[in-house]
Amino acid sequence: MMMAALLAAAALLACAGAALIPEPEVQIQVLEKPFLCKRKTKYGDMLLVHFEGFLQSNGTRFHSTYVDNNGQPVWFTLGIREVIKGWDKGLKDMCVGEKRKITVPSALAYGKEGKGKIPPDSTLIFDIKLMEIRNGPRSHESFQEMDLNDDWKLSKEEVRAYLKAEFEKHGSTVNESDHEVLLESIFEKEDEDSDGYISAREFTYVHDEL
Ligand SMILES: *[C@@H]1O[C@H](CO)[C@@H](O)[C@H](O)[C@H]1NC(C)=O
Ligand SMILES: *[C@@H]1O[C@H](CO)[C@@H](O)[C@H](O)[C@H]1NC(C)=O
Ligand SMILES: [Ca+2]
Ligand SMILES: [Ca+2]
Repeated sequence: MMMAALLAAAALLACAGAALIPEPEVQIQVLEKPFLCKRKTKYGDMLLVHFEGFLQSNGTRFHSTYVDNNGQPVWFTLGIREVIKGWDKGLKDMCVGEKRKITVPSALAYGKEGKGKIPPDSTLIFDIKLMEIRNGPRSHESFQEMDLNDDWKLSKEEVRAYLKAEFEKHGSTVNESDHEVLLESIFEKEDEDSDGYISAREFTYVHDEL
């Protein structure tokens, strides 16, 4: 009887204990918000950011894009674990021009291992400024942009037109025969049911190699 009561009490305490141990969270502090905000970041978007990273323990700056990266901001895709979890969690719903200070516990950064100048179990502080947002390669917006006749599938003509525009946007000259080769290889990979179109489902499905 006594034993059963003790066990029940222990089980209760264990539950209470688990509930009391907080899930690691990113603390977000908005330092500056632009007056106009047309679009907010969401998973799958590509973000261009300037940032400085500090160790919380003693304030040492371990990286700064203003200094270390030839002063160049960096691109990454939000929400796909391209960066530490703390960034994926802490940079959602952000406007271009917005500045945030995020405090990232070690479990959502480099954990028990640490990395380079970052010792094991370090809480990190980042000052981040969002410079630009672009549609990620597999976003709904990219698909709509490519699907000129809104039939929810991409024909070769539509993908060809998109490729041409993209290359021209980046200042490359368009070599027709190279493009046809590229186009064929895209369809070979993406058009899984070989019906000559890339459907919305075929497009959105993330292949292993991407
Ligand atoms: C801060 O901590 C890091 C890692 O423990 C160490 O390498 C660095 O020398 C420290 N800097 C100062 C100014 O104490
Ligand atoms: C396009 O590229 C192909 C193969 O790379 C090359 O043989 C051809 O001369 C190029 N055409 C033009 C117009 O540059
Ligand atoms: Ca179409
Ligand atoms: Ca297809």
